[in-house]
Amino acid sequence: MAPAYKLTYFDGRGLGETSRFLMKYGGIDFEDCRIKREDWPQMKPKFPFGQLPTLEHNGKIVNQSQAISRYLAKQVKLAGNDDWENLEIDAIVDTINDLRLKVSAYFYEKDEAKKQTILENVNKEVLPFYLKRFEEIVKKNKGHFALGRLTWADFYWATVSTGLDMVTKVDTIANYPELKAVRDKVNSLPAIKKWIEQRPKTDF
Ligand SMILES: N[C@@H](CCC(=O)N[C@@H](CS)C(=O)NCC(=O)O)C(=O)O
Repeated sequence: MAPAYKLTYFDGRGLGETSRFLMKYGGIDFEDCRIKREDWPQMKPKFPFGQLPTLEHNGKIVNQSQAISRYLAKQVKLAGNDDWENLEIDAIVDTINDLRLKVSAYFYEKDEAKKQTILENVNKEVLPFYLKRFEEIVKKNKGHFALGRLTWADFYWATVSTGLDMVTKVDTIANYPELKAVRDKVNSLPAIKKWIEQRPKTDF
């Protein structure tokens, strides 16, 4: 029987990886559909907003990586137990995403001079601003991003922080032991460790 879920993304980790982690963690069987860049132009119009990732289930398709991860987190019991707990998780996930977007601006900039200006700002201002605060939050939450326990915010951090290192080409959390410990904790969960070993080796 075909898996009940199909996650479609490019052949990379990017915005698809948190959802893949969540399904692996929860033992949800899914089709890991990876679209090649060269096939994308003709496929783009077939997707709801012409972007990836999407999740398909029961004949329906949805876009938006964070909405998909939030749904999957509920399925695998890594969400909050009430609306307030979910708000706390969402708030920190959105803040991690703010940092991701600021660093992505460097990645996507084509003009070399502008790129260097963005990178300088990322290193001097953006990363210290966010990472210092995240480190304190994790310390207060007993080694987690929210609720003092493992939630999908930790999963989101594990995948996003790996991306930050890849884009900036430095170990962004070398001086943030709490942040490194959260990432290591997620990456060493048995199902995640296995997935990291088995997943396609990709550039991003
Ligand atoms: N807010 C959306 C952003 C999705 C997005 O930007 N997807 C990019 C890949 S990371 C994409 O589909 N790019 C190809 C395109 O726009 O044609 C999400 O989180 O899912």
